[in-house]
Amino acid sequence: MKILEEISVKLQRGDFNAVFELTANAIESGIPPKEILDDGLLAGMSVIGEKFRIHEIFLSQVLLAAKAMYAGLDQLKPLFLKGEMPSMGKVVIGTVHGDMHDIGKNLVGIMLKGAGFEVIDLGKDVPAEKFVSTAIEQGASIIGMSTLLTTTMPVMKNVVGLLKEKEVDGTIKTIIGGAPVTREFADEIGSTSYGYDAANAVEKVKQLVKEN
Ligand code: B1M
Repeated sequence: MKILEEISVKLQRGDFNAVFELTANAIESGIPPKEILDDGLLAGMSVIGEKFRIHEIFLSQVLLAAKAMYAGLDQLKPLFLKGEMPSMGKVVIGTVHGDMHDIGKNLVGIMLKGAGFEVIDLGKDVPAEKFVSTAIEQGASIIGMSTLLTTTMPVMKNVVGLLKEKEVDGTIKTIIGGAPVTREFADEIGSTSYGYDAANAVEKVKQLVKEN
């Protein structure tokens, strides 16, 4: 089996040590870092994303795979010159104000990073103003919001409204998700997109970046 394919397979198994060693070997044998990233680590992570989407694996397996991915990624980072780490785009994410649930949001962040996005995670209980000011300051083109409480869903509408008010809704798009959130709610509040799970969120964010 070729070394990059082996990295992908071991990552899918969550074999942290094997991914660490194989990535080191790949670097030593002169394989370009971008190739190791795309055809080894990201290839494995994208299989994990799809398997999670179709409920073939559990959350714990996604987290193990993500840990294995970082074992490889951390070795590649210094090899990309400063500012040249390939990025698919910048995404600001957070759980909205009043809501402390962050497991789903963290999962979305992990999967986005795994897919090559630069993720600015504002954590939980994030006010609408914070989402918008961070996206503007950091030059992010997407804001991803999560909530698990029906009572905090209106905060998502506030963010969409604030983007309009500041006239940046043309350049900064939104994606929302979380157990009580639906496609219909996203349409109702004018969110650009909606993701029903973490893997779907990654697909939707990829589409949004393409459309930009
Ligand atoms: Co709370 N809780 N909780 N809770 N909690 C729920 C959500 C609840 C449904 C339980 C219930 O009553 N059956 C209920 C909400 C009812 C409602 O509003 N409809 C509830 C409640 C009421 C509360 C409290 C108010 C309880 C209380 O204090 N009386 C309180 C709220 C505090 C607050 O936030 N202000 C509370 C507290 C907590 C804990 C702190 C104990 C803990 C959270 C720990 C943490 O997150 N660090 C907790 C937990 C764990 C849950 C349940 C059991 C599990 C949630 C979870 O993590 N699921 C939950 C019941 C349930 O869902 N069965 C419940 C796993 C996670 C992977 O799924 O977050 O849905 P989820 O994410 C999914 C998708 O939704 C999607 O992708 C993920 C999977 O791929 N997704 C996105 C999520 N964000 C996305 C963003 C996207 C796209 C997709 O784009 C950006």
